[in-house]
Amino acid sequence: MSAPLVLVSHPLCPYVQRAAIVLIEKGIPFHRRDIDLSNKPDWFLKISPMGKTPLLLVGDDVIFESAVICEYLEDTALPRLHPAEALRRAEHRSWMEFGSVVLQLIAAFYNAPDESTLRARAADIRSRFARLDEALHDGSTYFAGDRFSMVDAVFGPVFRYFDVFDQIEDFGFWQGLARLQNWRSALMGRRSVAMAASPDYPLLLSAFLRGRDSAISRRMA
Ligand SMILES: N[C@@H](CCC(=O)N[C@@H](CS)C(=O)NCC(=O)O)C(=O)O
Repeated sequence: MSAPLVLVSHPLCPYVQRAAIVLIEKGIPFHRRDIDLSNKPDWFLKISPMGKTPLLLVGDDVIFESAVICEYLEDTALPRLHPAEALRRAEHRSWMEFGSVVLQLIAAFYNAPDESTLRARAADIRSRFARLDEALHDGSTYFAGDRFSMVDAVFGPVFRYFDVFDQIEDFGFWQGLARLQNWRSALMGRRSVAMAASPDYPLLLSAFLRGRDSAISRRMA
């Protein structure tokens, strides 16, 4: 891979972070180009069919959609982050999709307009977390044992939100889910996951949440 890679980014975007984690895990040099998603520049709109971050620029080529970016990186650079066996690989892709659903539930949670909706959406997240906990194995460091995988790259950015949510209140996301908590700690300690977001991410996320005009923003006021 000789072309210089550019990751078109937004500092709070979890989909950008998953692509960044994969780039870092594979030791691929890249640089980020942050854009303001509330005021998308013309050059971005021209090359981004969905108008969303991330984009990966590979020379003159543009790859959009984070899962596709991750698969492209998997096809072109080692170490492999997917299992070698087709059925296991399919299983991992399924759980990556599950991670995207959890990200949508997180957005629904922080945008909940009132207390009862907030509670209901916290319960939705909690039930997905319980399901995820069942998919983990005792003693595993990462999703599928001791080797970091693509599923780990997806859930690092998911769990990062909760560093801030947990400071606002104990919404009961984690209670009784020991495997999930261990996995979360392992991911947050992983270098690639730490490097995928800037050190001021908690401050940026807090400011973003405060500005939502939602049940969460009123809690933080
Ligand atoms: N399915 C997309 C989702 C990307 C996405 O939702 N990006 C958000 C930022 S985290 C975005 O660009 N939103 C701007 C918009 O929708 O206008 C992916 O996996 O890349």
